Amino acid sequence: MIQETFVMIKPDGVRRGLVGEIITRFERKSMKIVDMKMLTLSRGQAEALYEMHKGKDFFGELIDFTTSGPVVLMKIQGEEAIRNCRMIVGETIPEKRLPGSIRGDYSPYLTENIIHASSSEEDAKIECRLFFDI
Ligand code: 3AN
Repeated sequence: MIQETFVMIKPDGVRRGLVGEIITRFERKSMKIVDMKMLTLSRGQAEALYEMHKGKDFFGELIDFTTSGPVVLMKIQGEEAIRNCRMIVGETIPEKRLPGSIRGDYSPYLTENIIHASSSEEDAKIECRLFFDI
């Protein structure tokens, strides 16, 4: 099934000059970028994206980091795009990250982890709507 998902290259990915490398990995897997933009998120935008973590002890650190510089926002379309993009991104927990995934290759950290991709069909719809089609 063809799906659309939301992917964000975080400020550390942009700062480290990994934008081209990251985009290539999605394109190689036949995941098509159908919309894209670069901007620095406001605290309100970052808080909306991470709404589910509001109130947790790492929330402030997560918002500070996410708003610390420009990010690249992408709408990506492809066969089972939600699952495939999550696999390309790699695991949330550093110890579980496999080499070959973006996080597995580029980040040993929990917060500064280079990239975000929607984790469910519902989240993909909400997150695409948050940043595109407005
Ligand atoms: P993912 O980014 O893999 O979808 P989420 O949505 O559960 O994972 O978490 C969003 C971000 O919040 C993570 N990428 C990480 O930066 C941060 N985070 C998640 N869980 C923790 C935690 N227990 N401690 C600190 N930061 C966390």
